[in-house]
Amino acid sequence: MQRLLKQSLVVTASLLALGTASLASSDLQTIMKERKLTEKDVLAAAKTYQPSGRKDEFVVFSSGGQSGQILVYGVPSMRIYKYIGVFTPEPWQGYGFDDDSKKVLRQGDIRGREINWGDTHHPNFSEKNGEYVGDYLFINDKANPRIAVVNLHDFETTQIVVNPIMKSEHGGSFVTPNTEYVIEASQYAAPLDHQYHPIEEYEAVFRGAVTLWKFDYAKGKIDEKASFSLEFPPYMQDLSDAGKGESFGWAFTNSFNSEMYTGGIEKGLPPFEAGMSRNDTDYMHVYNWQMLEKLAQDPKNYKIYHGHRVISIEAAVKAGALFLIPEPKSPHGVDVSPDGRYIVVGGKLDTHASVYDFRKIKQLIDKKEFIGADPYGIPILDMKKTLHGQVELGLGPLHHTYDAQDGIIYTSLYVDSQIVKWDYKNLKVLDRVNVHYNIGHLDSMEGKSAKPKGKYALALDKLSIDRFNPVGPLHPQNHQLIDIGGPKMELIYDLPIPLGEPHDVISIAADKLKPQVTYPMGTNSRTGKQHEAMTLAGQERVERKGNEVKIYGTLIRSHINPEHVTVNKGDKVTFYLTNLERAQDETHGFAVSGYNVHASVEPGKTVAVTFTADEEGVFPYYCTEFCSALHLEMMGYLYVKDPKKKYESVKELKLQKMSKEQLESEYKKVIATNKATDDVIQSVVKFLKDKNYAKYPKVKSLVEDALDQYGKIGEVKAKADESYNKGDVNGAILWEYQVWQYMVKTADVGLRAKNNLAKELATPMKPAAQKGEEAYLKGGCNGCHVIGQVSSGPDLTGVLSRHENAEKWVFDFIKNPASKYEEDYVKTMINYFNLRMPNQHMNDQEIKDIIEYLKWIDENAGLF
Ligand code: K7E
Ligand code: CUA
Repeated sequence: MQRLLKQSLVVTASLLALGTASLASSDLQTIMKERKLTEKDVLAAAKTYQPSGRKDEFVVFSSGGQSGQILVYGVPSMRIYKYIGVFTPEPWQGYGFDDDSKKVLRQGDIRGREINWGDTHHPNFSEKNGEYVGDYLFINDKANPRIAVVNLHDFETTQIVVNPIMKSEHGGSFVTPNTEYVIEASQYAAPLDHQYHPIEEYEAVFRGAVTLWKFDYAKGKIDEKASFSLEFPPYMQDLSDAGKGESFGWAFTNSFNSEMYTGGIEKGLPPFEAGMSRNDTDYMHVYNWQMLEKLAQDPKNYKIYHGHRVISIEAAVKAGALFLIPEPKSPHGVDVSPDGRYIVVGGKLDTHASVYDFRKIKQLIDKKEFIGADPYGIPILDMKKTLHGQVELGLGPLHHTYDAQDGIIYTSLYVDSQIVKWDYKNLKVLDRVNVHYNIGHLDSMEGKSAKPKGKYALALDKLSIDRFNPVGPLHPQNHQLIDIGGPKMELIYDLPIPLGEPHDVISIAADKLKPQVTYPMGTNSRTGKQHEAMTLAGQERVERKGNEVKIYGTLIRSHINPEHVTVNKGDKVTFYLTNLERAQDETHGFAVSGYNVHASVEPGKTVAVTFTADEEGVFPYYCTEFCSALHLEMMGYLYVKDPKKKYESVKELKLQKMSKEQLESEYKKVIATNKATDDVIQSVVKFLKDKNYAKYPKVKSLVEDALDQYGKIGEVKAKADESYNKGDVNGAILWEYQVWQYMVKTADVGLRAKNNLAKELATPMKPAAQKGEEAYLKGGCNGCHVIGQVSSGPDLTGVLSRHENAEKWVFDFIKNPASKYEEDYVKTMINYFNLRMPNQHMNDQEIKDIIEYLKWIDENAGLF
């Protein structure tokens, strides 16, 4: 394979060498001209491009909007790594197609109805002291009020909780500084009793609320029983944020319908949008969750709705746990500063951002100084007396994110399509950058935590208009990367988002994420515990009880055990599958034709898929991940027969069979192949041992995996010999082929180990040698010369010691090969390979570099 690849590269390289224009394409200036790139473009590319194998500094989790999923991508490269299935089935991960993940997805059913999508808006990490911890991620569903928990140790969704009282939400999922609670605030007010009420009862019965979901960190689960809510007036609550630092214990929620306008366009009344934006101000809700936590212990403070405690407005007001502050009309984002002192609110319909000072808020609360109360009796604080100040930013300020530098904040302007950088302490605008159309949220690295990292910002543009190749009337969204490291913000990258409207993203330093690479054997990834049906090698079996059939199977390169399963029509069939691999990235998939089941079985995982075999016939099942060279052969058959039917067996077709002599000769052939393959393996093993492979952890784990495969040979070989001794040559041949399969797998991983080790051991290449290798590859030399091997030309290892005055000899020969065609040595070579060394028209410098490269090869001769 590698050889083939190399050769096709050589062909391409030589073709390129024919056209001089293309040859020059490796020159930066020429490429810039050809691709019409400015110096600024090239700089932007240099800031974002990651050479193959290089990893990103930050990892971003983006809501997937209407897709109900989460996207994961890297910064600064903007490469997409994963979609995580959350509220929506996701077949690659088997999410919603295997039993264990279905259980999670079905936790999200609402009042008995299956819900298979979500409108995800705000992802948030678990926190300690307000700083991000890469253990868990929470995300909300605006359409069907729910919160999901994603475990960042394997990037899988492990829990969905349904809000028991809301019909709509938006202010989730915001996390308190030590992940005590996940905050979920409602959006469109509705009756909490889930009964019918006409709109005339809006003020009396319709309510908003905030739910405080208690998070059990050790279990990684929301504890529904320990969670509670606080009733809010029907003001249409919006985004929320938890206080931290000096505002610890408090939380803040915006709203946009303090008018309590109820619309009625169909009755000739002005629509919602007009009536809801009539007042100059709406209300920010300020509440103390530590006090509420105590109130929730005493039944006189709450009412039970659907088994859930809802603290009344009255009880919260009485305890001094709930207040309102006017804020500019129809605001959107509310974001607490890293130190917790300031709360910044975006005006949306106002051109200002308002900076509230928590110290001032707290003083007024302590002095009980209010300007009145709303119709529900909630005390109102004076807006002017709580403000630190307001800054005119532009049209449509929406969301905010903080910088690593103290006092610096970035705000998105929806209407102006800009990001504004400003100083919220000194109330000064510092810089602005145009983004593409209609930015919603924005995020700087860890910018909503107590320790923002700065460096980059992301603009989440709602429209991409003409930015990308057209893909139909539904356009992708556009995430733009902005370099905020210097005094001027610079836009450096556009990433089309092909999956719903991702309202918000959250970013984390990559080294804070420590996901596992494989699972402990037999793990149920959705519970984190050992799966009750874990099956180890040798324990494979089929159990039947009445019309329930349970198959306990295993997966390993490259077979599914068992390979034949027969059931009766109507049986309930469950396949339990354990992936016995221990090697990184050796995932197997499992699908059965026509039964709508699929599982992704990563190394160590156990999953179950259940279906009713209601259709008679023969159904292939197979592995859906290209896991090894024999992946296509990783299959089996499910036979479904009707127990009421009598099946007549079809007459056997008489095909010509192999003669005894033919069988014997095939047997000998496979024995010889196995011997030759084993020799290769032994030489690799010797190389690895001689070079002390065990000192290099990465190499060591590869070697262990290879030896695992090799260890399986003994048993199979014994079966082959036993068959042969019984006179079953055909059986012996098949078992020998299985021996060969294990050898191939051993060699596959063994060679990977060898290459890895060689890389560890090789002496570093000097720049000249590096250039030499480049010239060597570009010139297509590797088409005939494979280092370490004789191929269509001689091996170049040692060429510098094969000739007298070798450097000069090699130089002259490359410069003008024809001058040496008559030399005895060269003549012999030409005859042997039936090829002449061609003139590659290298310049003197290139030839000198190639000689440096050949020297490096000789230094490392033992490694090829
Ligand atoms: Cu502004 Cu749901 Cu936070 Cu959309 S949200 S932008
Ligand atoms: Cu396992 Cu393909």
